[in-house]
Amino acid sequence: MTTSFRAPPAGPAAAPSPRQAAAAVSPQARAALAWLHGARFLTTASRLDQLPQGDLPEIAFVGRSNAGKSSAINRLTQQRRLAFASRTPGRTQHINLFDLGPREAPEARLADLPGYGYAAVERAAKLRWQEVMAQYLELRRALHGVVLLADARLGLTDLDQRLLALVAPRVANGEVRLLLLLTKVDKINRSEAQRALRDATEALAPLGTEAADIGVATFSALTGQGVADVAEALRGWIEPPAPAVAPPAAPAATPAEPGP
Ligand SMILES: Nc1nc2c(ncn2[C@@H]2O[C@H](COP(=O)(O)OP(=O)(O)OP(=O)(O)O)[C@@H](O)[C@H]2O)c(=O)[nH]1
Ligand SMILES: [Mg+2]
Repeated sequence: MTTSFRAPPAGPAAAPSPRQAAAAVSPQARAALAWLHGARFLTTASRLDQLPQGDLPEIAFVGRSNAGKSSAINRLTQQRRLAFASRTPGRTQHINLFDLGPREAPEARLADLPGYGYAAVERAAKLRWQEVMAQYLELRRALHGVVLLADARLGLTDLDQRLLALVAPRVANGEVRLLLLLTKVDKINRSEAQRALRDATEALAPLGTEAADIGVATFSALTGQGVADVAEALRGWIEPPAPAVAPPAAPAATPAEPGP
């Protein structure tokens, strides 16, 4: 089983200083962050048929309203206002797409999806969105990975479980990768964060299969905790790291020439 659940973050819960954070970032993570930094707005859609066609792999950010999807996209791309984040829940009301990779040859897309579960949304609008989300998760051919965001203080709610059920068959057969981000981890202490990771790992265990690629990580758009790891994971979904090349076999020892 390739299910890879991330270990709880090491070190104190307090945010590292920017200098410490930069020093701790591996070359792979740095490259992944540079790749994400190149993200730019492509288009916005309120129906599936308005989305671009084609096979460019899409990474969708989904989760309850206010979970921190737009903030996570901004933090991961190191752009303050790429995705619209707001204190007002239900802010993102369309699917917003962002291109990644060279301008002349984009390699992938990020999709910021509207949140669910915001009580004040009118019932008809809610039902319409449920339908769009369900179709997107079940049918969108380009969907390559799902980043499900959940407030670390709440964990996975019934609505998150319903969303997971929609995409579970595609996760199980390896067609769609899944990363659960426990967000706003700056608001809880280290042992609470570890408990949240444990609970989430348990909740996702039934989705694990031989082919599935499932991860869980804690994340904070405020402090940057988890950003480098998540960037690396997303980059790896699109361009898996090259397998370590085995060093060339040492030449067989040639018997020493017999001396004259
Ligand atoms: N402390 C803290 N606040 C956060 C974090 N991430 C997001 N927030 C705040 O949570 C609120 C909602 O964030 P958004 O990124 O707009 O959430 P969203 O999931 O995109 O919400 P919708 O578009 O309504 O679905 C904002 O006030 C953010 O500033 C975080 O990591 N830490
Ligand atoms: Mg949003």
